[in-house]
Amino acid sequence: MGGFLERVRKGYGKKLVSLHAWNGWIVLILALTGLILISGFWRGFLGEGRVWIKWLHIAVGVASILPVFYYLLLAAKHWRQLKKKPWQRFNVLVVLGLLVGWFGSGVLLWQFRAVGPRISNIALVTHDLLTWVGLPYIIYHSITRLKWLKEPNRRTIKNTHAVEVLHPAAPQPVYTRRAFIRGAVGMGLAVTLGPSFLKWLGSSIGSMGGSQTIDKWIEDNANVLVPDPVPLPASTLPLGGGAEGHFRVYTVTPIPSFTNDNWSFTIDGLVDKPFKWNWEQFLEQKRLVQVSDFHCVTGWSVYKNTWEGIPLKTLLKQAGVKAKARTVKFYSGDGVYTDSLTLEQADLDDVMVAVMHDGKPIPSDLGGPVRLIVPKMYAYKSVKWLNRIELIEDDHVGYWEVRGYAKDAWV
Ligand SMILES: Nc1nc2c(c(=O)[nH]1)N[C@H]1C(S)=C(S)[C@@H](COP(=O)(O)O)O[C@H]1N2
Ligand SMILES: [Mo]
Repeated sequence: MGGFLERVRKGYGKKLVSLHAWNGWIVLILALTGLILISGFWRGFLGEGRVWIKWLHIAVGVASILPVFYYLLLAAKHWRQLKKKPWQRFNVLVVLGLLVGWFGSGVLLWQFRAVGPRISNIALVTHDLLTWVGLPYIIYHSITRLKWLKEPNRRTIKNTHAVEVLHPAAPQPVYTRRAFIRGAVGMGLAVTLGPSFLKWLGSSIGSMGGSQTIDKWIEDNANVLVPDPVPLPASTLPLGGGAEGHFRVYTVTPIPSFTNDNWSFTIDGLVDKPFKWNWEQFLEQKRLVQVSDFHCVTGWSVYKNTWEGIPLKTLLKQAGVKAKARTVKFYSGDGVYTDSLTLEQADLDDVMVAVMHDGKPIPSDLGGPVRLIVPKMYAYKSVKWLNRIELIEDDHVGYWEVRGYAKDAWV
């Protein structure tokens, strides 16, 4: 070990420089892939590519702890060197804190199944908070240091003797070029992703301060379907006392909107009595109320949702499933998204074709007028803008399952 440390410390200055460069690239890759992953715009656009980007983000994220360990071997000396530079010491602590925090919360998100929704939820909020504090900090850091390069007397890393011993006369082309590229890319990043970053920032801040966001979606509901469904007493309370947590609007298409003229609800395929209802006919059906939790694989959950709607099993009974049928296939009115359940899964009591959430019509952003709810499974099964159910004989692989999500969606 002693020999190893000695070797590590030998080219100390040069190592610190390349460590810094490596770390810069890692943070840049994580920032780009991370922003793509949370941006709604890229969600529909990338499709399968999104899953690859997710794996890249995870792999680079896991690797990001290596420079931290390596730095710790050099830390004592570096720390001494920064004795009279409290701001730079502060900077080192901030960067280490960010990297360790991102790493820890990232590992929990990656292992969402093992740790369960409660912990994933905390990890996601932490990961996001660190991002909206850390990313502006790091972009600022890159830009200011880029300016410092033009004033060589302000460069600290230069002061490390080893570099000067190794490259006595020449400036450090490695550091200069890399820092320049990183700074330029950083600025490009700020300009191109800035708007979606700010928008996301706004919504994260909004989602931390009470439940205004869902009211905003209700206010902005693009659907015009008359009459409004009249909530059952259990819904009006609402039974669950009001949902806890916040939905993130996920969609792979532009948000569709519906009116009485273009909305209908169909059950067909391998059934005895296929039907197609308009809105009024849909509202005539007997509804039930249930309270359940809603979990997304990306780490967020909404607890105690009071959903009102028609249990799927009731609809299937009404249509009369033929003996040959094995799979229930769900179609979204967005024309793109589908998913499926086996007949056995579809028989669970809490699988619901929902029209109301906490006593109010489901707004268009959240999949209204009618969406599927499968509480015991991750929410990619909960097809938004549901307008057709088809009974089929074959298996059907859903939208995200084609793109790499687990076929087994049990929470
Ligand atoms: N039509 C459609 N349904 C969908 C999706 C989608 O992109 N399109 N995303 C799924 C995923 S991954 C989740 S987590 C939930 C999100 O529901 P929300 O947007 O109401 O929060 O919807 C599911 N149903
Ligand atoms: Mo999801």
